[in-house]
Amino acid sequence: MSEEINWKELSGLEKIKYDSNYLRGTLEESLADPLTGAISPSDRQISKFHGTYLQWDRDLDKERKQQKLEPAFSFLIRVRMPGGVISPQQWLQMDVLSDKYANGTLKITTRQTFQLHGVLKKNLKKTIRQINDSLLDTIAACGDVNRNVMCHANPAESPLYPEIMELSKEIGRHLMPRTKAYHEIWLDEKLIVDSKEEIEPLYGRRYLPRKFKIAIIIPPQNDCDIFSQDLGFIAIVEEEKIIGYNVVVGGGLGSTFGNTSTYPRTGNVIGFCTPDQVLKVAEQVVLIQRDNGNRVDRKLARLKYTIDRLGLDWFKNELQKQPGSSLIEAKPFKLTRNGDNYGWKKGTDDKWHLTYFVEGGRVKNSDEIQLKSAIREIAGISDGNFILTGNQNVIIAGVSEKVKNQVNAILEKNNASPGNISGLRKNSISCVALPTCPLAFSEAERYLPTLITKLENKLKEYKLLKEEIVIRMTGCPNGCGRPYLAEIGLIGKSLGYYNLYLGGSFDGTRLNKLYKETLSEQEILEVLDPIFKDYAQNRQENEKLGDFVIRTNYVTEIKEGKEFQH
Ligand code: SRM
Ligand code: SF4
Repeated sequence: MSEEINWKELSGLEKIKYDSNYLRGTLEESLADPLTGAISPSDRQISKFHGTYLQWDRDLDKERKQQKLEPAFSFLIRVRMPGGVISPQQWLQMDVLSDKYANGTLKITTRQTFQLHGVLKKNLKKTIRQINDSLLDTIAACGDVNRNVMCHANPAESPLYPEIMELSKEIGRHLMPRTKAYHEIWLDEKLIVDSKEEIEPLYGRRYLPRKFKIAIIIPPQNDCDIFSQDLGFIAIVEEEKIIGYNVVVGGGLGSTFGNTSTYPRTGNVIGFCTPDQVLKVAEQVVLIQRDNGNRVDRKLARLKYTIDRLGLDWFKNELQKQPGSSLIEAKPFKLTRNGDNYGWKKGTDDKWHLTYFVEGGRVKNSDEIQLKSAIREIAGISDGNFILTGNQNVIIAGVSEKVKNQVNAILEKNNASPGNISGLRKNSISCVALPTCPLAFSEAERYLPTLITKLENKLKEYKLLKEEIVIRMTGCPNGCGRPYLAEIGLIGKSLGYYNLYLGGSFDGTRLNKLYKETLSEQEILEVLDPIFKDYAQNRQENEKLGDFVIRTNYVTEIKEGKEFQH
């Protein structure tokens, strides 16, 4: 009951969630308010659980202030898309909506889904409703609940792909909020609810202390960066069958400059479960976090801090106590990379799959390349589907030989053939950052391509152009582009300045370490140039850059999150 909770001790959001009547808040009133393009402060929090954030165009801040206008408010919409799978019809619908109500682009995120940016309040409901018309939705794409479950993306890499894909959907369904608020607010459905039924049996009235993220991979691929997830499942394959999953807990990357109690952390492998245990294990991990996560300080509320505060042994013990979630010793596994394998590949299903690089995950038409038009045309003839990857790329998946040839022709016609991309660019991720992200200190998506071109000039000189090097940039230390797991990480400090982190591993198992602080572009180029040269001349056979910089003492190895410092 409300009176028994000492709200003063808790983060303000706890009361907002509690009072929201299971995520209704005053969203309907806020949406109807014609005097502002925004919604009320508490509804800004509640709307996240429905998959939408209030933002504003930061490029226009100065001009709007001068004109004494409120910021140029609009909304981000994030779709729920477990494993990133989307049919051609759904792609076409998203494409139409992006032109009709958003900024004309589709953003592929680092968690395998689409975001629309720039949706005005008056169009928000229409857009969400039309997303639902195409049998997609935006429920729990954000907020203090389990988010989009990620899944290794490429059907051509393993015949067992359908099994983990199905599992990612099942986990997502199992951990979905049960409130009918979404259907009432966005779809005008007045659902009859049994008054005796508990509304949120899993989450309760205050939901989780913080966001929660899950992924599944099949080694050797680690394209979901399994060690960055609150909870990860690593498929263990014997005699071509998945015999079960190693369970990884306590990954998470967000941190704050100047707050040393926050840090990125790689998850711990704590044991092995059989396939029929997965849902139970996922549920129990969520419940342990629900009941023990920090509800006072949101900066310390993720599962990684719960585990570091109470101990990994405590955590394992809590899990073991629950019927059905007892784990046995983890099985050996080996990972090779956290990036995508590009190009056409034939699966054991005899279908063709093209993993296609999308710079910054932004599907758009530019003067040079008409990517958005090309994929629209491909969606019109595809006899397969599309799969968005955790590296912000797209797989044109499951097509016949005939369609494969048509796809190649369409890409060529639109000047979008895969072409010769450097090993650095292929392995790049940048978060959205400016102009839409309110938390960005610097550019990322709009700037990384230019910086890479400048770095490519250096790499060319040292004959490293084809070398696969993972580079990731974000506009702030929250880690949305998972920069802490890159061989070269760049994190925005202020406009035009970045911290440089080195020494992440190519397989995504090791955090990088701060090498130099607050660098301008010129300084980034000057600092990396001699390192590239040294690497070209002195690396051992097949040695990756992330390993080289540790062996040659540019940085020391980070063994666990708590050692990390900005
Ligand atoms: Fe993120 C907040 C974008 C993946 C850690 N993230 C945000 C917000 C919503 C800013 C805000 O709170 O107002 C950003 C919206 C920007 C915009 O204009 O679109 C944003 N995050 C993104 C996306 C779109 C980046 C991208 O370019 O792809 C990714 C959407 C994923 C999705 O589809 O669900 C995205 N965010 C991530 C990841 C990577 C991952 O999950 O694999 C992380 C690091 C992993 C983790 O969670 O630890 C991440 N985002 C954060 C954090 C820090 C959380 C923390 O524990 O401290 C914030 C800030 C917060 O939650 O307070 C944040
Ligand atoms: Fe915004 Fe920071 Fe996330 Fe980039 S890393 S999208 S700047 S919150």
